[in-house]
Amino acid sequence: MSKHETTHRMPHTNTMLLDSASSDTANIALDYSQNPKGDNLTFHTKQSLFNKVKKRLDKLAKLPSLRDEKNGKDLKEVLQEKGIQRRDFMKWAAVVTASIGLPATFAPLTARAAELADRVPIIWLHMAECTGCSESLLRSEDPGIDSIIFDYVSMEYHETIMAASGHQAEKSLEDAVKKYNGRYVMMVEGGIPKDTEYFLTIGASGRTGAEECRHVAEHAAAIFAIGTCSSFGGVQAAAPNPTNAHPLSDIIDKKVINVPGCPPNEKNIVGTLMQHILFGDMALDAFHRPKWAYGHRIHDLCERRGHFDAGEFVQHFGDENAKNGYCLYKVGCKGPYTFNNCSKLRFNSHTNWPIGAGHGCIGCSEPHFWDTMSPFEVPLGNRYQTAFRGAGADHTADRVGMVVLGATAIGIAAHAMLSGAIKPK
Ligand code: FSX
Ligand code: SF4
Ligand code: F3S
Repeated sequence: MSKHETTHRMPHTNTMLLDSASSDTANIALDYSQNPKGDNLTFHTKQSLFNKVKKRLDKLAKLPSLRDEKNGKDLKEVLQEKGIQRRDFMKWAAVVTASIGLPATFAPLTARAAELADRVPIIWLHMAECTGCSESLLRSEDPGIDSIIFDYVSMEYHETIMAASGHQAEKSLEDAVKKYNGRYVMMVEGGIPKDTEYFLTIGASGRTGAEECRHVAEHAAAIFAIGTCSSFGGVQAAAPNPTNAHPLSDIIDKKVINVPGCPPNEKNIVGTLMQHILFGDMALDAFHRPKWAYGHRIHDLCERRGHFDAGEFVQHFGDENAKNGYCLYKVGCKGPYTFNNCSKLRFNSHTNWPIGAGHGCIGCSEPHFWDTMSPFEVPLGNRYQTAFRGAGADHTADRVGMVVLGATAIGIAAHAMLSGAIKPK
């Protein structure tokens, strides 16, 4: 039995005190495609889902706000203070609604879910990592709505941004775990040494990272692994993996939702939280990544794809083809083997993304990418048979087989070779 099968079957020991609307969200695509009578059934499906989510949010609204006893400010007031207009907030809600694959009519529900984020405490733990994931979310030059939701509204424990340290910090963590028992979302950043747990000790009492994760997970309503390190081990687990670093799902016995990327896009983090608030669960792929974010290949959403299809490749960084924005496959782009939505969401306040900036995708949201995708500036070529442990390169991540994977990789390699012969420059 694989790790993913094991974790998938683990029962939830805690719920968010709310009914889950997840079966509907998992089926919504099916309902659209199987609608035999046109719009009526689709509308009916959407309407009943809308009503269910609305009921769920009404229930959530009855829970006490986390802010009441702190600064007393809710999201509306915090946004106002930051000079963010209501209409910009609604635009943000529309973008997140579309990103998580919901019809535009759900935007008011997404806005409400964000406002109710102050009912969903977050405990964020740091393991072995570079803190790039937190930086991506919280430390943008101009804090956007995404970071405001986390930073000011929901975060109950986050070592990078809290004032407390030493025993005081440990006490804050314990207080939050006790107070929000069964209600909080646990978010973990970083890989975690397994067996040789003492390679990572944290805090004044020197508790190991694995101990801390097990303890906090026990009382969590939902658990997200943020970034490739906690999702798949990341750079810590790259060969020769001297600390025996593992993903979070190898350390604890509860369901983990992986939000990989090194770092992940802040919209993927906040969108996953919104899905959790709206539905209580979400459809996941074979690697436990939310399908709404990681359901498509970089290659299929890439702005240079037309050049790939036309056989127009950058041969060397800095050549004429690079200036013309041609496809980066031959200088190592791993977009054909990588699932993520970077081209749509982009980074740095939506300004750009790796391929837009002229470097190939290095596959940062895939398991073991440091080992399987490197060297990063060389095409995978005939190494495709051993990459991804047999999965991850086909556009249907859930149904991938070696034959399909092989055929895809052969097709790509052959296409690139042939076009290189025809268009040497
Ligand atoms: Fe890893 Fe994150 Fe890369 Fe860094 O969680 S995913 S090294 S961006 O900070 O842990
Ligand atoms: Fe885009 Fe890379 Fe695919 Fe080329 S190989 S189309 S640059 S994702
Ligand atoms: Fe990572 Fe590739 Fe996106 S390197 S950020 S998945 S373009």
